[in-house]
Amino acid sequence: MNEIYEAIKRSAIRIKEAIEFDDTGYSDQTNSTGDTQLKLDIKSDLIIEEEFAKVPSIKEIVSEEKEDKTPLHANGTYSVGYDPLDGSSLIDVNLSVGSIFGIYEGGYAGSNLKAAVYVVYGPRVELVIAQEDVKLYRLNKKGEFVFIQTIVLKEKGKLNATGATQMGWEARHKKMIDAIFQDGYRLRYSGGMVPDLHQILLKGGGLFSYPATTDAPKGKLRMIFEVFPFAFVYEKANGEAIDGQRRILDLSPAHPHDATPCLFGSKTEIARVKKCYE
Ligand code: FDP
Repeated sequence: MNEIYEAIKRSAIRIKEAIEFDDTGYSDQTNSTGDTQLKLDIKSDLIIEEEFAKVPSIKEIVSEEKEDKTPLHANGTYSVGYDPLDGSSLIDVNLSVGSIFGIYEGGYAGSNLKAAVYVVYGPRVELVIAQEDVKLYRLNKKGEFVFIQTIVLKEKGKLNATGATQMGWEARHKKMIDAIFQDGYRLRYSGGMVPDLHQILLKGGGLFSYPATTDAPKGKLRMIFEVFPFAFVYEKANGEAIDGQRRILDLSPAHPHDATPCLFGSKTEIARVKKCYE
């Protein structure tokens, strides 16, 4: 597992440099979800593939930017699902973006996740590794990721990050979100999943939701690359992640790019969601 973490660190340093200095414009290609890819999406994907190709324990990779799985080392143990540059539509306005990795053993089901890692490219570069617990590291001047702290969510938080277009929300979701705001929770939503979930983790708790909508009944966020890794992080940090009723890590996608509605939070907020969604 350590050699995978080291490959992610090398990738993160290279992607940070690309974000800072490369062309932030669009390419003429689309990914399998139909999004037009930024040149940076493509470059970040290539960087990660190159670094993972050096790691013998990785059997296979699957990226949000590619339609199919890519075999790497036949005798490898792990399969890595990753989103090389999540939230890349925020690059042109210079907001934080991230990379997300799920490390699976034996297929891309939530229950097969062995570890999850994400990188936040903000004013500083931070890396979070969830295995037995959740550890935060920060990139220093020498190009090393230095341990900062273990992340543990409180039982109840104060932040509410509400994704997806409100006019498409189900009535029960709107009712729940309205009630949470009535109780004094503050809105914190940048539109980048990585910094939005990172903020809730570091500020002690709250709720992030990307629900089903009338035009996207399965939501927008993809299980293998985005939702499972963060569900793993939240559970290991004393929080929970559900799709409304079911535990996220009990789900399995039928296709690599399948999405699911998702709600991540500390225990009090998730208990509240379950009650409202009954
Ligand atoms: P983006 O499309 O910019 O890559 O992964 C998709 C994502 O960003 C998430 O990072 C983010 O939480 C979500 O989409 C934002 O979607 P909305 O604009 O619908 O809120």
